Amino acid sequence: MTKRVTYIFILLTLLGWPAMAAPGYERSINDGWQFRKEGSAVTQTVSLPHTWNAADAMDDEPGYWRGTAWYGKTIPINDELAGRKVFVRFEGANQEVDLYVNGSHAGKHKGGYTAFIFDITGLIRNGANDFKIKVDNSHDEAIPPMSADFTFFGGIYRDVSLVFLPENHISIEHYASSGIYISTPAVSKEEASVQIETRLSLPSPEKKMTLEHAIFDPKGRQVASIRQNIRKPAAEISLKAEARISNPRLWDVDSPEMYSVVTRLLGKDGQEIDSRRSSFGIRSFRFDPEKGFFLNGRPLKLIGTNRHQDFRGLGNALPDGMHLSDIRLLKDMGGNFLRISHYPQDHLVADCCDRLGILASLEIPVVNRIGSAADFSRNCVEMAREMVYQNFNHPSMIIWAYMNEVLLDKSPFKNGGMTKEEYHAKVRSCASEIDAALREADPGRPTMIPCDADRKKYAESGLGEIPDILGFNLYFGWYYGKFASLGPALDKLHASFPGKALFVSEYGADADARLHSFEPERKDYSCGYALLFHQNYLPVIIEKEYLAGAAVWNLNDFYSEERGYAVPHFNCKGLVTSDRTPKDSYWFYRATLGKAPFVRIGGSDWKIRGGQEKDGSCIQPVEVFSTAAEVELTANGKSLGKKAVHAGSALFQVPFKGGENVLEARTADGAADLQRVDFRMVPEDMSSFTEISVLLGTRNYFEDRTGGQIWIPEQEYRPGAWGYVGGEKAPASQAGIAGTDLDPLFQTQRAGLEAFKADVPDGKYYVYLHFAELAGGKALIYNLGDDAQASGTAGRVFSVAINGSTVLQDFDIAGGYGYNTAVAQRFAVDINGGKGLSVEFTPVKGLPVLNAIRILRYQ
Ligand code: GCB
Ligand code: CA
Repeated sequence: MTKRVTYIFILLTLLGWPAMAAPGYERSINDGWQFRKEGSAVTQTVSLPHTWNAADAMDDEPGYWRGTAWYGKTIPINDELAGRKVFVRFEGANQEVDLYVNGSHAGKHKGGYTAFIFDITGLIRNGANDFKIKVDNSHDEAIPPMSADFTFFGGIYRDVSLVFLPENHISIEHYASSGIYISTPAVSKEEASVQIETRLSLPSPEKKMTLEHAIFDPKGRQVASIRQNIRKPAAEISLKAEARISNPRLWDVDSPEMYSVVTRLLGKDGQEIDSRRSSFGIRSFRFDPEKGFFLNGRPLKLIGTNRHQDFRGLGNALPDGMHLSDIRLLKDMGGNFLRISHYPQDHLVADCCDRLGILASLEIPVVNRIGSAADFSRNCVEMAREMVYQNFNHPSMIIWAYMNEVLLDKSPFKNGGMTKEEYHAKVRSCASEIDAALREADPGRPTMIPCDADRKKYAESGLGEIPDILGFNLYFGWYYGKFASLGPALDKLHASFPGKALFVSEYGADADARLHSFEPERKDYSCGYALLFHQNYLPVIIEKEYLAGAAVWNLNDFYSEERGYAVPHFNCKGLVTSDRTPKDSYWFYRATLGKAPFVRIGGSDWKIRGGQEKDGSCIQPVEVFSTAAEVELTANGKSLGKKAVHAGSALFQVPFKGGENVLEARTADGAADLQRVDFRMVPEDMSSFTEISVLLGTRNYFEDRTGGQIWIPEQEYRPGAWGYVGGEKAPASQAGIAGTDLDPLFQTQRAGLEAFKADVPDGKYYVYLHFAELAGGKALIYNLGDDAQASGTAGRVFSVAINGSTVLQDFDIAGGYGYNTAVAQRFAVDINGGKGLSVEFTPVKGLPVLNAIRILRYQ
């Protein structure tokens, strides 16, 4: 750079961005808001993105605050103003917003997931401006969603900006879109047609204005330009243009090539009035009801995940980078599809799908049922238009969806004063309106309704006829049925809806990342069971040719305030946890779908294992995930040999020793992984015993990461060892447990046991007994199965003695503490005379129970 250029650059910088920029510019106004809930005197300074439910969405109190709150601040607006239009742009706020500027109402917006703008040009003045924003997340029968399995966090949870535009400008007023709509209706290897529709706001039109588009290829070379004379300027006009591009570079999942267009509005002397840059991709796609999905003429099975927009501790108020890193997680896993569920998300999500090569669907948040208010449908249609116009140019976007499992909630006709047929007719009419609005706004993309497994309702109600694609959310082997039912169920769906493309819009199983099992069972919430679930589903999804694809429910564990087990207030069907730590199911997909050489030792975040020593070690299975054909595992320097990889993994039996173990996996193509495991051994020779922690009524291992402990599954007592005497495994609780974050310690139990014995050596001990009176959780409509639920035994009374001395007399858990409440008691015990430890249970009324026990020798 020459001196002179540097000097000019600095000068422009000092004058500020607007002087240097093209005519329009945008700056965030996220910082320094005074926040208060209506009716409260407490004011807090907050920065956006912000939600007021980050804490109460995960505490033990049922529910979270829904109501009206205010954000206020003073914003200086100075020279930026001169001759410009000024807008406030909200990227999203849940769910109803009223903006007041200098005391005047600037606008109102309904709906928590789409962007919106308010024109505040006439309300602001040079200098300090007072902004007050009212946000309401109360239930509203007119604004979807009505009910859903996720938390409706209130607040301004996405960015807010001021947008300054010249008087005459490329419109952002049309549904808060970019005003430029690009489509590629005809695409071949040889040529593509690119259609560009531009909306202009020309409140004070000049004569002889022109519009210019310059199209650039993915390398940044200009490949086309279009010039249009604006013949009849008016306050709002729309102009269409078309360009042909020969030998286009096609956007594809492995080569997400992006073109761009720079659109310029020019005055009569050719001076630039406004300009905007847009990105687009050139690709063709189609859904075939018999042959599945095609991208650029080539069949492609869509495989990926759904995603919710929250993160542990933050609620839904995420910084930009977190949206991007989620999409990278999906790409790294080998996914080529994202169902952006159940609502439009931060625009960076779709932007990132464009750049990384992930196809996507987007939907409006109509979930479980429709609202009873008269303007419900109208609000849905508005949202549908916002969704389409705001996301029109993304090549990643291939489906517009609406109405997730909308016939699931039967309350409208069970207690809503209408018949099932009447309600179904209302839903059908709402669906038809939404579908028509989507097709009108965008004739180029198909529509989809994601249904639950009960296909008959969707046929009977006529709903199944309306969209192009039917999605089905299938949970065989989780809520109901068996894995093996999946294939036949798909065939039946295919036969029942001829002419409709079919997609598995959800499938998944909950897994608490802290729970592991080597004998996984349905609904045990172990990572092992979720892995089995995915291992069973994927081959069927791939095998069915007519099936366009499938999306795992879910990429991430996400907030669902009403949920209990296993991680209360979260739905834990994520392939990664709510703070994005991968579970084994994630590694399974990565090994199966990924292409780069890859190996990962399963249980990658299971740091503390434990078990019973036998002949000098404890042998436990370890699954190793890899893209290679063969993998070698070494434990503590000794090779356990090479094993063939089947469907992404190989299973090794690893002899763990007490203390630190080092596992190393290697493949011939150079992939390697190392895992350190802290193994807590229960010695075969009980004379060196120091501690043990046991869960009753389950085959699960539970890693207490805060306490640095491993809880191992129960076993039956035999002399010289430890375990329960008598009793039976009782039904597990589906509810969360109050008073603990270690819910799995309390959610299973053994009932009717006589004793828990451990032949420990003489010494001073603490014995910790864990109890909870388990009662069925709140009946959630997603629990479609009819699993046995712990029913809670009122009046259960028993006594507990340790080595003959009573320590709990007439103990009544529910009476003393209530249901689903953690009770943990510590007893100090001296063990003398080689008697070992015996905890004895005597029934008084009903069966005695024990949920977990820990025995710790401290002297
Ligand atoms: C569904 C819903 C989704 C739930 C999921 C589940 O079918 O569409 O919102 O979160 O099941 O985990 O139950
Ligand atoms: Ca709560």
